[in-house]
Amino acid sequence: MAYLFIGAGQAGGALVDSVFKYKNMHLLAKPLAINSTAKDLINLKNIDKKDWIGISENSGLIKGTTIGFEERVAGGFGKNPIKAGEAIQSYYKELKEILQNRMQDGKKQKTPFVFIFLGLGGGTGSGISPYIANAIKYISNKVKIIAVVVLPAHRKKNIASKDKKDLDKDESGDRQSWNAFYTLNRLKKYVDSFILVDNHRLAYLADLESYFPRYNDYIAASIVDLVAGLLLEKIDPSKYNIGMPVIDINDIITATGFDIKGKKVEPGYAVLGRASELTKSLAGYFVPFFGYKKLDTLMLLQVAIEKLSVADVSIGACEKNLALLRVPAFYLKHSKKSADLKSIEQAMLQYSKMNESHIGVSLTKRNLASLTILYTFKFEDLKRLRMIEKLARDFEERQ
Ligand SMILES: Nc1nc2c(ncn2[C@@H]2O[C@H](COP(=O)(O)OP(=O)(O)OP(=O)(O)O)[C@@H](O)[C@H]2O)c(=O)[nH]1
Ligand SMILES: [Mg+2]
Repeated sequence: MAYLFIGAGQAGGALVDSVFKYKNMHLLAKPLAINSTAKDLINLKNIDKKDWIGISENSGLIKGTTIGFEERVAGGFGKNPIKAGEAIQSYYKELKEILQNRMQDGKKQKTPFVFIFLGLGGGTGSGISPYIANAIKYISNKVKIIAVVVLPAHRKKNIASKDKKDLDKDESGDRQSWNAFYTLNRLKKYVDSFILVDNHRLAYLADLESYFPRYNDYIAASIVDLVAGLLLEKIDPSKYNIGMPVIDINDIITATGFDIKGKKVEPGYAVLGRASELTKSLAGYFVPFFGYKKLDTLMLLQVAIEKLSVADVSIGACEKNLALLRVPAFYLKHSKKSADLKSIEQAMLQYSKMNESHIGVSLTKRNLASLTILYTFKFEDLKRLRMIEKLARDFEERQ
């Protein structure tokens, strides 16, 4: 059983590349990077050529191993998702074949979950992702799709500008908001949930692009913890003889979407947070009897909330949520210092309008405790999404 992690466009590819820094991810998932700019694909460190697909307006979809790939895949769609959408639409049959191949093992369709990563503000990722998601559901409507989407940052000085030329140049701005709103609306027909990554979190930094690699690594670590923690360290929990509540990918789907009797009604918009702490003081590494520290799980939760992947979230409006604590087995076996799951559960339930919190524990062999959380909202309950909608509508009016 392999999951498929698709990176569409530059941001999408870079995020999937960060996920596959964890070498054992290959045991669970296959990567696929699709882009209109070969240069972005060449920059990927952990996704091999055989897992690249180039799109070119004139020559269609091109495999990364094709001779002359670099010259043929050089166009880009310059922040225009409509143009990128038109291009992929004319090669839709080929796209379906490529995805079908990736999702098959022998003759059978084997991929139960697909993650699509993309930056919403650009052209390529935004334009092609709805077609990718549509094709996946066409191949099998049982496949669940989580879209991990990057919201564009806004810079106040640009938003305030009255000059139309400035607004078009505005790297944050209204054009990108328009792209984002347009793409969210198209994607929501096909995907089961959204996980939001907000570049506005970095907007106060002078050169925010230089922080992308670190930000991507933070998002990747959170997602990897959620979907693959035990597997990555090859831990078999039955060896530890401890009962623990487990969270699997089905819980993640349930916690991030809204459905009635298993039928999707609409995707949820989830924000992500993660905090970690060393479980031994420095001395503990050298002196055996120093042992493990007591773990303050509520403090971890507090820090994870401060680091949520979207700016300006009011957690009180959260519909449902999920928390995964990952700790060395010690914290589950020793009653005196055992991890305080009850408090986490109470705190999480307090922030769920639907009274639905999924709480799980996972193990690590490292001396590290981490807490990863997801809070799921309706579109209208996230201020940042409302702001993007408004900027998109204003932009449209000015056109
Ligand atoms: N968090 C994060 N954001 C990124 C990264 N790369 C680009 N972005 C942002 O993602 C959005 C979309 O940009 P790209 O991914 O470059 O666009 P694209 O899909 O390649 O589409 P084109 O416009 O055709 O190049 C913009 O708001 C970028 O600022 C990245 O590595 N991490
Ligand atoms: Mg690009």
